[in-house]
Amino acid sequence: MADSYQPTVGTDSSLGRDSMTLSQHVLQQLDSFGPEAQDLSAIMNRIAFAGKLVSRRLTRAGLVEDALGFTGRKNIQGESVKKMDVYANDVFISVFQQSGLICRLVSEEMDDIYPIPENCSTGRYTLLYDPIDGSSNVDINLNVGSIFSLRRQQGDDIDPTGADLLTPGRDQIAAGYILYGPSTVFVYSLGKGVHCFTLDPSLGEFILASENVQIPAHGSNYSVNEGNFWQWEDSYRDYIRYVHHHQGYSSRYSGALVGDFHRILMQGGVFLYPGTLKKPEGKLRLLYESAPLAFLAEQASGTASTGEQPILDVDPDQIHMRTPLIIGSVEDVDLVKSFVQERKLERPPVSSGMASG
Ligand code: AFP
Repeated sequence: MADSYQPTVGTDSSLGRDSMTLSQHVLQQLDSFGPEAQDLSAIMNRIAFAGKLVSRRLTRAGLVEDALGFTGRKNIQGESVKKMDVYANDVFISVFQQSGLICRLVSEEMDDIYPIPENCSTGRYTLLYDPIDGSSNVDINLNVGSIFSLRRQQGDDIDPTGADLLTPGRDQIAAGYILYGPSTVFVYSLGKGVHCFTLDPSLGEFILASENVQIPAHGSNYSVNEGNFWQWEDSYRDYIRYVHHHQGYSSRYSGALVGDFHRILMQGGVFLYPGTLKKPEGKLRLLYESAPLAFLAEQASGTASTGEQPILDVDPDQIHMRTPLIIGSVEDVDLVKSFVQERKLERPPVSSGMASG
């Protein structure tokens, strides 16, 4: 009797893993094929599709008319807008139109909330994103990324001011980023660990590369723009003096938060963008830069702080709010925070008489 054929495909087989696509992985993560799971799987898939379009544009940018350079406009952050910022922002809008999935978009490149009314009867989600993080790297072909955060609609009526979005980062239901580097990588979490996919250009698919990634408790790299050294509070200058005088620390800074965070996710270490005396709130935006990466960091056994409190506990007061950020390995973030606490203890308590002084 001929040997009967026994299929060997399962998620633990090499073929099983090599063919694990993002939408399958989301359903597996949610352990459900129900409508909410299908919606989240479709949303992640559309974000991934946006990533493929942006990746294609970036890889051919030097050959394409009007892909590089500035638009001549400034965004609500007061930053000069790159043509790639606009392209990527339009891509995120276009992949969610007529989708029935996302009711509102919040972007670094758009002053106000962008409603997609045709989606709102079914799509009870808001996507908050930075279409191109590190845009100062675009024209010099260094790594950039797209960062995203997903929140569920609170309440029935669509609030154009987005007041319902101004809640701590713990209310995110998913977060992630796409890193456009030597390979294009999609990293996400639904609150069940952090998982990495790599775009296989031959398939045009993001394929599972690693699951449940853990940030090491300590890493030798520290990432900070030391050019701001004299604008920082003493505590951060103390920390930098410490790492300069102690063996085993290396400075790495790519100019793109996504790239520096991805290094930390893989190798540990710490990234910090402190406030400055002039701008104590720092540079990075809470809702679509710091909070989504803090969500990933905590899901990967790392941590993220403003120096005073966990990033995921910060109560936003407006959609483009900025916060100082210290993110990465627990031991290294704690080391930075210890310098902040130490200086705080040294400062004489502010009594009502002295405040004005
Ligand atoms: P851009 O997107 O405007 O290039 O800013 C990138 C960023 O938000 C973050 O990705 C970097 O870590 C940080 O700003 C770089 O800021 P500095 O140029 O002030 O170091």
